Amino acid sequence: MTNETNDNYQVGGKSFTAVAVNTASKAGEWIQTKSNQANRFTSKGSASDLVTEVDKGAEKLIRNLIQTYFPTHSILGEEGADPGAEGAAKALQAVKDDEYVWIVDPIDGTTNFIHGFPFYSVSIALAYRGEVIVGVIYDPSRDELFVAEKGKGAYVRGKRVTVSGEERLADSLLATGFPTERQAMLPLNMNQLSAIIPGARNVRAGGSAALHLAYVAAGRLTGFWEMNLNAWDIAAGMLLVQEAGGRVTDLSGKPYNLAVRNVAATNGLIHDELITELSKANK
Ligand code: 2AM
Ligand code: CA
Repeated sequence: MTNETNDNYQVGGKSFTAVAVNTASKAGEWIQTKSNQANRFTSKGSASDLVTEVDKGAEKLIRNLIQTYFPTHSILGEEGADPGAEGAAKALQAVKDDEYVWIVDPIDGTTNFIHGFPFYSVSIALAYRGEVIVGVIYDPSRDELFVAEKGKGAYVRGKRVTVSGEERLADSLLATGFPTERQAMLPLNMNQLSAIIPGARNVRAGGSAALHLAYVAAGRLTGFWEMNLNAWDIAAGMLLVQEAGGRVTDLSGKPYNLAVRNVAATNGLIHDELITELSKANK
């Protein structure tokens, strides 16, 4: 993505995607150097909703870098928002009329990071008038960078990727995640698992929504669904999946927008079947 229409904002003529890539990889490298301090966490909201000093430091680093290149752009970040669905809605509302909004999750998979389970990522997306045009996810544990530009495809380590070819849930490897709002969500979560597991090849719950979406794009997972996510968990991965030829909707099958919290992302081929099976669980 070049930003010819906007070059009065640029420092050194960097494209949006180049800034997203450099920022995500820099933040990821910094996070890895802190992995031995990860258990110095604080709790925000509930016992399983952990936030480390590293999350805050990484978001600051990311904000500083983006603002250096694009000082007029807005930034919507996990650590800048109040906790919970209401906080996320308020943060989204505050930037909804802004032209360029960077959507940042400094560590997606904070719980994994704290435990040293190497499945977490940095997620950075750029939306132009509400539409995601760049999505970058960096996995520092594997040094894997996933990059998508609107209309230009999805890439892993610089190689173009496409979604997988399974046509039925029975042949599909799926992933999901469990919302932190346990009390309210647990019964529905259990119903969904009961509805999906018997008919699928198997289900994983790795603990980073962004990385699961990147894996759908790369054809490593057939599909992914999760409830109660925020824009910063989904936005970059959503574009990766779409640009890899997949489909992303809410759990009722409506098209994705930045306010969607209950998300399904698949290779496209199994999408309707997944939505249908999940809707049985919701009854
Ligand atoms: P996080 O690590 O950035 O918080 C795991 O199932 C997924 O849920 C992760 O992407 C995780 O993102 C996200 N998650 C964890 N706690 C959450 C919360 N309270 N609200 C929304 N998403 C959450
Ligand atoms: Ca997150």
